[in-house]
Amino acid sequence: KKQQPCVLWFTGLSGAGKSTVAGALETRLAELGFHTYLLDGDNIRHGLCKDLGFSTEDRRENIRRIGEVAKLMADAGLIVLSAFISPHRQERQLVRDMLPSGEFLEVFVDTPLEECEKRDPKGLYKKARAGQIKHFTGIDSEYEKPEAPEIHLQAGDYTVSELVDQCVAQLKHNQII
Ligand code: GGZ
Repeated sequence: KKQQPCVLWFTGLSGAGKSTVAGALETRLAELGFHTYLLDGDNIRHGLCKDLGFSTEDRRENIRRIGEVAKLMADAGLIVLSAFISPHRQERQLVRDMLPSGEFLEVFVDTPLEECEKRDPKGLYKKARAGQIKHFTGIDSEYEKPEAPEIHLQAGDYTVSELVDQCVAQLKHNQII
């Protein structure tokens, strides 16, 4: 099936639903016959970036490497989905600038901190509040919201399947699929 390569760059807080929505979108795209690859913490932070932590410099290097990998995969013709907090505008812009215009689509998974903290699937917010994890995004490390994301998901207000529908609609609108 005909597709335009692109990088769908999911950004948002820990627990916002980035991996969940990106994973569900990947499944939907595969069912429709498109070629995709999902980059997330499981296959990157345990491998290519396992030497990196969560300081500002390490997060910057994490995002830079992921951007380079995503670019290679887009060169190979794939629709690449990446799901990392990527808290800084500057780094997201760096990745945007690596790619031909129109190939970088920023997807803001906009779930309020309150809601992420309530979900707390891994108990990390609780630990961060207790001071057991330092530099935790949203608690004692900043998250800079995207100013003009190509896709803005009000992730707390819809089901995963509805959020996937919104992404698919935008991909059609942008003539990616
Ligand atoms: C934020 C942290 C931290 C700190 C560990 N701050 O909910 P999770 O567990 O699975 O997602 C978070 C993940 C963030 O890694 P990223 O590579 O996406 O971050 S970045 O883009 O900023 O480089 C969380 C866990 O790692 N985690 N410590 N201090 N999240």
